[in-house]
Amino acid sequence: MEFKKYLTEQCAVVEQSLARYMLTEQGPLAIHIKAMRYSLFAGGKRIRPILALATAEALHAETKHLLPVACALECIHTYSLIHDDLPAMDNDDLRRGKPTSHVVFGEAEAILAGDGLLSFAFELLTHPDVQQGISPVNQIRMINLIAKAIGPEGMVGGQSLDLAAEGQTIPFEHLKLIHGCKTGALITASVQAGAIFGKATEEQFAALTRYGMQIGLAFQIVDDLLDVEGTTKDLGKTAGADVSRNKATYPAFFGVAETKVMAGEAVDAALTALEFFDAKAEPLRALARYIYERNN
Ligand code: GRG
Repeated sequence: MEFKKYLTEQCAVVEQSLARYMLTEQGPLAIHIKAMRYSLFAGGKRIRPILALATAEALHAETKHLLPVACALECIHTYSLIHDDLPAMDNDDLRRGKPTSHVVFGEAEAILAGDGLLSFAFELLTHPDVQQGISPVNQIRMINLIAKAIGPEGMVGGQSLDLAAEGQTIPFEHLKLIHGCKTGALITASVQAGAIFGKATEEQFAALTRYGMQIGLAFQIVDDLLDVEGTTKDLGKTAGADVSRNKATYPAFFGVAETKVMAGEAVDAALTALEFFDAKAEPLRALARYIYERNN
């Protein structure tokens, strides 16, 4: 399999689906919808939706009716980025290579654009198209799992812990908790959503969950490394932001060389979790390697 081609094709599928399912800029809500669309269509690697689709594929499932769910995951991720960039949080003015939402639309509308995307995600998760590919019981299980991953015990909780830890000396265990909640939970949930949609057995679900957790960890470790070694141009966001905010990161704890080894170990563990899957899981394997090798 030519992975680069696969990634380009899957990215195009996600872009087309987002264009299909997202609200269009018209009527009295035009400004609000414009703000949501501005961040949603600003680029981005679309890793979370692609992971959900690739997981369902690994289970030999037809993914057409999973597309609204894939779009929902990207809406949720985009909301988190908009809010993370706000002056009250990281106060960043560059994201996905463009001025951040609050710079363009003002702080109040940026908050609402994030809120709008989060709420709209639940419209997509319950879209009639999804119901054609999943039983009601499994659909509720999938939505419950996503809600949990992005709420107080997941992404939002992780962000709260992250903000509270700024400028503090924290133990490594606490950094692991922050990363697991802030970044790992939504990545793992994206894999699990694909697994539920693909009717994974209990054993397969457990293996895919292990895979999701390990690539989530690798993703955040690499993100920490890119903050040190990447450029603002490649990243599309301000490089060196963690260092200048004195944030606890993997390189701050272990140095760059050791951190790279740890990212590689997480990817290896992710690949081991897939050992009983056949060739249909090749995109998932390649995605794990891509997360390690990416430069943005
Ligand atoms: C504000 C509720 C709330 C949560 C914020 C996701 C997050 C939590 C903060 C983003 C800060 C950050 C840079 C985290 C590191 C990992 C991460 C989520 C990076 C950005 O994701 P990518 O690389 O971005 O998938 P693209 O733009 O490619 O979609």
